[in-house]
Amino acid sequence: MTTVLTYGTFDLFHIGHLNLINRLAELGDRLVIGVSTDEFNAGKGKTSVVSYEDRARIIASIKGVDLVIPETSWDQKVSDIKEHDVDVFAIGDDWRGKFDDLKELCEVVYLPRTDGISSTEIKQMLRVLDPQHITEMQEALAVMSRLLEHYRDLT
Ligand code: C2G
Repeated sequence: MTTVLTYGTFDLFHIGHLNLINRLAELGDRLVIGVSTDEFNAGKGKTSVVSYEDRARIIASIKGVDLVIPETSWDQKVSDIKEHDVDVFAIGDDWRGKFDDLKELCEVVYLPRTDGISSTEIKQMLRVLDPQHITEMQEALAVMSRLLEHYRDLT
């Protein structure tokens, strides 16, 4: 029985998260995922759109995920590895090298990220669609067209 462990926020669940979870499931027979709590995210400087409870339920419902635990601290990895008898710690390669200290306890694997998608990019796209933002853009365009008219009259 090979147990795999990872951690993440998994906000605004997207295909990059699913690709990673599928890759994690291929590394062993049992997959444990630590989902960052809202309080822990605040410590990461992250404000997740989706609550911890909902993010944890989404992750728990994915085929191949056997257990979801809360991630409340950077320092819980060692005790989690021991408590859950973890053989492989794996995470996306944006973290490459950051968790090599865990190699004393288990195998450490950095998996390729999915390019072109992230919770941050999704939030940025949603912001552009925000009506207030569109009003601001329309006002800016109106000012720019008046300025162009003005310069055109001067030439
Ligand atoms: N990920 C990915 N491809 C993306 C986006 C994310 O493979 N396009 C991976 C990340 O590398 C990570 C996992 O999906 O392994 C979750 O990503 P985040 O929710 O951004 O989690 P993160 O903030 O990296 O938290 O203690 C570790 C931290 O809790 C990890």
